[in-house]
Amino acid sequence: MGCLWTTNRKLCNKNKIHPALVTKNNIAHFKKQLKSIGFSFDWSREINTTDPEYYKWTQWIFLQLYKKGLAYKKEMPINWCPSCKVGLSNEEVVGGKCERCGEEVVRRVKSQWMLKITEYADRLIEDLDDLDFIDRVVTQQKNWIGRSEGASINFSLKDYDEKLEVFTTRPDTIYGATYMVIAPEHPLIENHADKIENLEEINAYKAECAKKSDFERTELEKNKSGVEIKGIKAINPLTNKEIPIWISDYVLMTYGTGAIMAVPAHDDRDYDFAKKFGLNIVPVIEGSDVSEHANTETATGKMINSGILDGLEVKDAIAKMIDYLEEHKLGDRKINYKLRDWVFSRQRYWGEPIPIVHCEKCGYVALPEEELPLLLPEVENYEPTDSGESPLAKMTDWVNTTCPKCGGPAKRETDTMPQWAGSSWYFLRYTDPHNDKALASKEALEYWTPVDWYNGGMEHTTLHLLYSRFWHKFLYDIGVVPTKEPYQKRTSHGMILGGNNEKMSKSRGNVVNPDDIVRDYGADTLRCYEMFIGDFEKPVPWSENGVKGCRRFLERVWNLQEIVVDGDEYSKELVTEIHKTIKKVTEDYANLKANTAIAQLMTLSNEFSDLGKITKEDFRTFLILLNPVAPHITEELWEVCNLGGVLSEQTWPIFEEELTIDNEIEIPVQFNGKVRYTINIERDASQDTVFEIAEKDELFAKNIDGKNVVKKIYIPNKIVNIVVK
Ligand code: ANZ
Ligand code: ZN
Repeated sequence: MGCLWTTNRKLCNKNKIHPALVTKNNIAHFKKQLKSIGFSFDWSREINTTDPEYYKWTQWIFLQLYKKGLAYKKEMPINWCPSCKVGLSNEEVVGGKCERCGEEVVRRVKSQWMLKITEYADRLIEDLDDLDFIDRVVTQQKNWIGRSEGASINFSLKDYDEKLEVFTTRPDTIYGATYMVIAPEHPLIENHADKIENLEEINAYKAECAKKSDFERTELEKNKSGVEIKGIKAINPLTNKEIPIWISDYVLMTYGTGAIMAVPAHDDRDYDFAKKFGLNIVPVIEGSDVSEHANTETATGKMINSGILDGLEVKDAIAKMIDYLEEHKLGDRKINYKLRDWVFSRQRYWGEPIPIVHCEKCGYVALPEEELPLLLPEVENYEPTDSGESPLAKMTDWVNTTCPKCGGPAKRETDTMPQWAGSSWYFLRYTDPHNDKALASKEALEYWTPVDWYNGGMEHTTLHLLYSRFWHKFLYDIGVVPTKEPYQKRTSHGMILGGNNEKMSKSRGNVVNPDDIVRDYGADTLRCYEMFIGDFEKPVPWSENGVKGCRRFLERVWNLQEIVVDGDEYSKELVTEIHKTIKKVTEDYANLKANTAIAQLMTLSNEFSDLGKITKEDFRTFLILLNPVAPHITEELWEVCNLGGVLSEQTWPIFEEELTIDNEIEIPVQFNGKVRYTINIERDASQDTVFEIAEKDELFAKNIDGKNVVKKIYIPNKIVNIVVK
């Protein structure tokens, strides 16, 4: 389900309709759509994340995070979308572009509320082991968190009593570190401006880099650029050699320490850079070429040119070097994460106000919990501003308040929360949607959580899933929820693409509106098609012909009412096929294979037509099995055929394993080892009966051909062999 805070943020910008109204209209439309398609939701549990009764608890959770030191405000270079005019979290930037509008993201320094999700990094990885998540979801979570084991190493600066700290996953390669690189934003430049001989050149380079996003700098830029810092040198602590320090944008300030030891013989990026600028390349692993981001798990080989490490395997060399570094106070074992703290502020009107005030004397002060919800004020102008200030900042009446601590003048926080805030815990609210004492009662949470099975799109794996696991773990830590994970099982559906095999989007003109399909073909056809269209996990293109095929199938089902006759037992001819169908459909539904379940129901409906006459019991079972796919027409057929009661209240049919096995089987008859013909027998028929059937066949006499039968062999249910001489 879409998130209510974001429902058409773009739309309200364009059409200048108040976001509250847009949201209300969207909910109404969305609900109508869901109902028309026949989803059975418990609407008494409907919740709305933009409703103050709901967001009171979102704000309450924020306050708990704040009280535990997990929410803090900081000047941060953030991702800024110039089109949405809003800051974005790393998770909201996809391929260097705004996840929402596709605009190129730029960097801006802003003071932001941050959530310390990094404090949960290890648990967010480790706890995946006990869950029933599909592999690609697990992999994405792990990659996003990006845990790297390695070391921090201090290189000293020549002639100064100062260190340059790097993070490396390959401390074993230190003898091959022939130069160092720092990120353009690294403080070394400012701190040593007076000693740098080519400061102008360096500042010009920095200015150039500032225009590029991290993504451009690391992923797109194939051609390495950089400038050597003249006037400062570093010392490799193992070779004791003087090495140059460069500034280059392939090193990011936001990862590790923003500085690296470059090992061009064994790291691709360093290699390209060294080749371009004519820097020393010293191999330190025998026979090992430059391997891309050579990492600890895959690198192998024997160390060479490496002093105390010579002759060791990479793995052992890493361990030995870390010990050595620690012993000589040159560095430490270190774990690094790609995961950054979560940028939690947004400079927009439509979002939960952050319940914090800023007092000149007391600093940031949390609003007392009794004052929640802190309502979003009514405004006329809710559009984002070009300056990047929240539109709330202009509402001085609202902004100016008193400090809850000292009673002095204070200002409210004008940033609001991101759309992910409310959606990080909504599944908890479903358990007890109207509770006004707590976000949900203990009893309800005990009974309902964790969510048994959560299905969601892959695009949410690094956003909603990660965020909600983090919040849930936090709520577990403070004793609010009874489980440490929110969802036991997580699956993900493939995307339905446009007919041209591309992602559906307005700009591509390949969007299919479900309302149109319901209008033209009916809700059951839409459901049947979506379930029949292909493998649940894989992307599939939309096909109008496929829709028509499903419509025809349902029409054939509709017409079956004409051949229904009385009878409370299955038609004799169909017993096996019906039991087989119950088995297959039951198992397929459970395994998210509705497509093959529907195929089986199509086969059975064809058998019904071929037979030309079916009992009420045949039809009952068939309709119950088809009901999840086509609830409307199956219920209608149930009624017009007088099958008794209401379909949706029937119990699921049961199959008997032995009845799913075909009773009549075909087996070959051999003469002297050669198959001459086949016969049909009852499964498990006696040997005498089988020989009788085999001998009755006219081909028997023909194959004896006047000779003598010396032996008759029967392998039950498999083969008859006649030996003649
Ligand atoms: C020396 C070395 C030798 C490295 C070698 C790799 C291979 P992951 O696995 O992604 O954590 N690095 C460290 N900080 C960086 C930064 N701020 N920007 C760009 N690169 C950075 O990668 C860790 C490796 O990435 C580190 O190990 C460092 O290069 C580089 F054969 O150090 B390595
Ligand atoms: Zn105060």
